[in-house]
Amino acid sequence: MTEARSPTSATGAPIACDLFCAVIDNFGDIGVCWRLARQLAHEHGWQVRLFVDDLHAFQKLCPTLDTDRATQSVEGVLVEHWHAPAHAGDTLQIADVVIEAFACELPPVYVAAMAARTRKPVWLNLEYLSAEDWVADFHLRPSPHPRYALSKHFFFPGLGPGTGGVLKERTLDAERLAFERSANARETWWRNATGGPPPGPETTVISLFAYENPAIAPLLEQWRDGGKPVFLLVPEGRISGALARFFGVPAFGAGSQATRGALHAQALAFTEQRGYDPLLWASDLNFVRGEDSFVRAQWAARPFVWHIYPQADDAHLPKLDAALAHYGSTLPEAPRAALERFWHAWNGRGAPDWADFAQHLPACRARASGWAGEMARVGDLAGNLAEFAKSQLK
Ligand code: TRH
Repeated sequence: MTEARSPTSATGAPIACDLFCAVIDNFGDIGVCWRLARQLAHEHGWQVRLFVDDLHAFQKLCPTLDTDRATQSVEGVLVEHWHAPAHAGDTLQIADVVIEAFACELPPVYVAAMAARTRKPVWLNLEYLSAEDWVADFHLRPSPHPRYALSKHFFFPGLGPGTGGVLKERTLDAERLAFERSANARETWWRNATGGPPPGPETTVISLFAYENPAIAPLLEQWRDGGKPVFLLVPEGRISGALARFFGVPAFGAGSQATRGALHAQALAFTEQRGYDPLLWASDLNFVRGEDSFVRAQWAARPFVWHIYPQADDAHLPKLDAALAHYGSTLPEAPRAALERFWHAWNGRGAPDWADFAQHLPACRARASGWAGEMARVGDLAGNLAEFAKSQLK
């Protein structure tokens, strides 16, 4: 772990940061916050306190977390169980940088104490990721508090220039390259995850992390009936029921496996958060969802299919198309159109056609590493956020 102490200019002490996370559902809210908290602590030397209202969701990603403890230190981050909307830690200390994730509301007593501080904290609202163009216009816009002499800035993650970027640890590319270059590392991963060796090069390895999705049944049929072997790796979760129905078994939990025709499927245990990346690196194609796994698939530099988090009134569809526009921008017309058809079908618009999409996987693969390079030019979100906060603290 690299410890890079980053002092505030005023006191010489490390920057103290409070990060508030309310878990709405699933794992993305805490997934993003936990990753950001660790990066700020390990890569920027900040003293980070992470307030989380749902320790059970958190524990799925971080099994060493004790769900019974009100306060605990995990990997250099102080974790506070945010057990009531008004709760703000037992001793009310206000950090130099305060981040409210995804517009969760800060405890009123905390905001009042922020306003009372002589040196006002830098207050950021970390928004959800969107690839839409308007994001760059709103990124870092200030919003004055209606009652206090405080201003909050909106920090918008994004895929393009002028946005806050997305999270990427400094060591991520090196870890991926080491995995890809080491037959031993891959063999060990396969043995640990599946109990068997990696399949041969003729097999297409696919990871499947998705919400419930009606398009899965026709896709499983196409993989079963296709000419090429498919090895499907399915972390247990919301799509597992569909696999169980397809294979005619009561459940498809971790350790389950089944073969029909050219399709072999194996269910995996949900891993600690760092354990998810090697699954992406071990696969030829990754189905991902929500926000954090969507980002990880892009850093994995392999073709991926995004199951976007569905919103009321189909508000998610322009976001899906905005991501496609970025990712597909330099793809030749035929693979770009096939990618769009397949992503749309996976998100409820049209029927999935595996043969149509599969023929363009080599082009998508070639695009994937170029795209990861383009994204990297925007800079890592934690670094961008730290730089902005420090400029405000001066
Ligand atoms: O779980 P998600 O669907 O999360 C969300 C939430 O629904 C949230 O409310 C919504 O607003 C947001 O998406 C857009 O998908 P996501 O974001 O990919 O988060 C999953 C996390 O789980 C991610 O950090 C990776 C991690 N993970 C593991 O740690 N181990 C695993 O085995 C797997 C499959 C995932």
